[in-house]
Order: sequence, then C-alpha cells, then structure tokens
Amino acid sequence: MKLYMHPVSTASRPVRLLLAENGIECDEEVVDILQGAHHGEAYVSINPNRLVPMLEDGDLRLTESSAILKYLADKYDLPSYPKDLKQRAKVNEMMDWLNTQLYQSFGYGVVYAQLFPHHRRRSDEAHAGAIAWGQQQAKNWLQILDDHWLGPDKPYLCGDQLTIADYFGASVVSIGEWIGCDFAAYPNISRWLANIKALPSWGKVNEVFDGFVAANKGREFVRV
Ligand SMILES: N[C@@H](CCC(=O)N[C@@H](CS)C(=O)NCC(=O)O)C(=O)O
Repeated sequence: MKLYMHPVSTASRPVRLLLAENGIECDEEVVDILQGAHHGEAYVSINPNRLVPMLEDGDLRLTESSAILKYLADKYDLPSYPKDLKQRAKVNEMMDWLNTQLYQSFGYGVVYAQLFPHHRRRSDEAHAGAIAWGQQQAKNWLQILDDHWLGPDKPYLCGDQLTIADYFGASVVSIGEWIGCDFAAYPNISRWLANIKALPSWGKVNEVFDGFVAANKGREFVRV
C-alpha cells in the first residue's frame, strides 16, 4: 500500500494519523504540493485532480481523504469506524459536515485564502470581501461545532469513543493554527482538540505542520 501525500496537507494529516495510531504499514511518497509537483505529468497521469492524498492499494487508486479513512478503517477492522448501522451513520454525518460545511468556509474561505497565492481574488477589495465572508461563515460553523456537535461533555465528536471523524475533524480545525487561531472562544473545541492532540502519534505526524505554524508566528491574519 502506498500513500501519496504531503505532511502539511490538511487532507493527508488525518490519514497519516490513522495509519500511525493503528500501526498500519504503508509506503509514503511525498508529492511536493508547495513546489507544484502535483501538476507534473507523473502525478497528473495517476491523479488528474492534482490533489493529495491518494492511496494506492493493489489495483485500487483512491482519492478523497474521507473515503480513504473509511476504506482503511474497514480494511483493518478498526473500532474507530463502528459497524453498528446507526453509529456508523452518525460518523458519516459528522465527516460530511466537517468536509462540506466547516472545511469549505474555514479552510478555503479563511486559511488558504490568506496563505496561498492561487487562492487570491482578482482585486484587494474582492479578496478582503471573500475573507470576511469566509470568516463570518466559519465562526458560525465553529460555534455550532462547539455548542451542538460537542457540547460540554463529549470527549469525542461522536460520543465516548474516538472515531475517524475525530482524525478528520482535528485536522480541519487545527489548520486555523497556521494563521494563529487559538480557539479560546470555543471551549468545547479546545477541550476536544486537546484530547486528539494527546494521541501518541499526533506530535510526530504533525511535526512538519507545527513547523509551518511556528514560522507564521507574529504575522497578521484575519482570524476566527
Ligand atoms: N477533498 C479532497 C481535498 C484534497 C485537497 O484539498 N488537498 C490539498 C492539500 S490539503 C491539495 O492537494 N492542494 C493542492 C493545491 O491546492 O494546489 C480530500 O479530502 O482528499
């Protein structure tokens, strides 16, 4: 099995966390998305999306981090993707919500918009307006994550047990650290994120990402 990935990538980090936490052997190939390697012929010919991660398992090529997490959890029979119909439906619901609601507005609308030149809008005014809109949306979703999905008691997103939604969600939320967000305004998110960061493999899997976070300390950003 081989994972094409980049260690700083939001969508690659949860897959690498699942692999590390469960001691699953998997070759890794870094696709240097920061240097444009995902646009090179070699990678485009196997993944025209030009995105990471992508998993190769024999004749299977799988994109979409959420699908990869589910595939690996099923393949290795992991308890983090429950088999019970209703419990699994709740994990799927959470992952879809994270992917389509929070990640879109927070990741693309706020964080990437401020970090990556290819996310810049046509004029300064349009760019600032897009970020302000993303910020407003992201704050709404983060408040809902804090109040509704987590609330004061749940240690994990889907209840008392860690699930693949936590691997995914922790990556999506922690990208905010890249622009200096500390989530102090969201006590339940802070508490939950600390639970996921306490996983034995978190530090190692996220060390490159943490380096990027440290490099941005002191820079000005629009935050949530
Ligand atoms: N929906 C995809 C998103 C993948 C994605 O956005 N990958 C980013 C890194 S986190 C990427 O490859 N970006 C390259 C680019 O934007 O040029 C997934 O969940 O796997």
